[in-house]
Amino acid sequence: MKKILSVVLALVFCFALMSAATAEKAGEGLTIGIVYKQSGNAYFQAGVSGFEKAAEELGFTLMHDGPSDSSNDGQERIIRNYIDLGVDILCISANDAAGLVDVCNEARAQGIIVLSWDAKVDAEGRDLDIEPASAKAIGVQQLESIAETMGYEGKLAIVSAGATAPNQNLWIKYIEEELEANEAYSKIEYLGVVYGDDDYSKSYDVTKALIDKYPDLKGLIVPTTNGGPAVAKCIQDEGKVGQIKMTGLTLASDMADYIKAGIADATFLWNPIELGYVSAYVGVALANEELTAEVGATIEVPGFEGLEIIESDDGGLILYLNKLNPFTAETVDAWVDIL
Ligand code: RAM
Repeated sequence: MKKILSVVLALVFCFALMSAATAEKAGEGLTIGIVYKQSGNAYFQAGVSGFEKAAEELGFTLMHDGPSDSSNDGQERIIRNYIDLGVDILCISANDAAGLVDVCNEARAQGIIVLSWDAKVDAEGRDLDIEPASAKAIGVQQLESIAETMGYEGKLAIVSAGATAPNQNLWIKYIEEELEANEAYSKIEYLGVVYGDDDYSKSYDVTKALIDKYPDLKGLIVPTTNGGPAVAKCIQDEGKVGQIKMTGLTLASDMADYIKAGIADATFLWNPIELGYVSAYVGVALANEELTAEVGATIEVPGFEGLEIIESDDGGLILYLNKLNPFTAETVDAWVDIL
């Protein structure tokens, strides 16, 4: 009897193991096509690694690509290619929010879920936008930081990415509104925006031109990971350490030495790995109709709490991770191996 019981138990155990091994993962049979602003950008490589982590857990197939020239046309070509390949979900960080609306709507007409992440596609061309935090919070955080560093007076400029970049332009809009509205900034002389196109050399060159034009320049906001280290290097090469300070959105590893050299008191960034990871979970849940793209819908993602779809300022749908990390001389070393 004992023998029969142990054989039965062994069989039950085997069946349990087999069904666990064959249990379908939520993303099996689905393909995600990621489109980022430009190839070779370490920020997006980090983002892709978040999608890859999710792919291991959920079992979807992943493709990723971005134009070498940061162009809207290049992104459109990549999207058309993904449509031909039959992807189920597009995750796009746009170089031009309006420029991709038509091709995204062609994709949606074929049943493809269109998400933007990092930099939005306009509301009429997407199902949902996924962002690290509200554009106002990200913009104002940088302004508060540099204003404090500058002692709330002196000349301030912004070295941005591309002139049509949706995320940078939104952050800048809120920075400019706050400069106007908040009395605390009345002695800051705002010089406006120059564009380094998310390119190291161009960001360096436009910074040098600014420094040549305004020898008493005091502060720079650089809301781009590609621009950050270029601007810091230029400040250093021009012998302006101590006079010109910067802040911005940067990778910790790019900026650690410059922060310790006193070129920035603080820079900021969310974790792009997490942004990719959450975007993948959201895309799969939408494709499986476990999540509906509507205000108030929530999603469970391992390691995250309170992820809820809300209405965005542009009338579309948006979901925030709500995480922004400061990198200072004290904290940056804890991040350099991550970002
Ligand atoms: C660059 C890109 C990206 C932006 C970061 C902060 O890598 O412009 O879109 O989110 O900087």
